[in-house]
Amino acid sequence: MSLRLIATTVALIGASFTAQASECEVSIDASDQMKFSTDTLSVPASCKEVTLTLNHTGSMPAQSMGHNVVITDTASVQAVGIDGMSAGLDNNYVKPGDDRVYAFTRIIGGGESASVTFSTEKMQAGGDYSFICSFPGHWAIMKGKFEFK
Ligand SMILES: [Cu+2]
Repeated sequence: MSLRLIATTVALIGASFTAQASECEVSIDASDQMKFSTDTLSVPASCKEVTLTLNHTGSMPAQSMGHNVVITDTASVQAVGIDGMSAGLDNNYVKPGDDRVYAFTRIIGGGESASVTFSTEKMQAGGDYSFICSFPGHWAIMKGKFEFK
């Protein structure tokens, strides 16, 4: 068992004692294999704020195997992915001011973590949301459902 895994396990056990706020915190891992650890992230629609943490468990640098998490409407996945490509690494592969994007973490490389806390004000309970990695070429594979219900 790796130290990281032990730390995560301890954190999870700790979180179960603090009921409400922890329901609004989600985390996901991404690897050098261009994969997310889950295809569903879920928070209750009662969360006014959500904290999302991404851990890159690989070792490759951000320039070649960078990952982020971008939350958008499922219908906008392709458009956000394509626009993100042109936005470049300096913009974390997210078009600046993209109003189709509810939240995103910065692009990180292996061994790094990134968190974002965002307001769910613009989201509707039961809406059709997805998360993607907007690194060029990744969004077609690295995606899943973001449940807000
Ligand atoms: Cu990626």
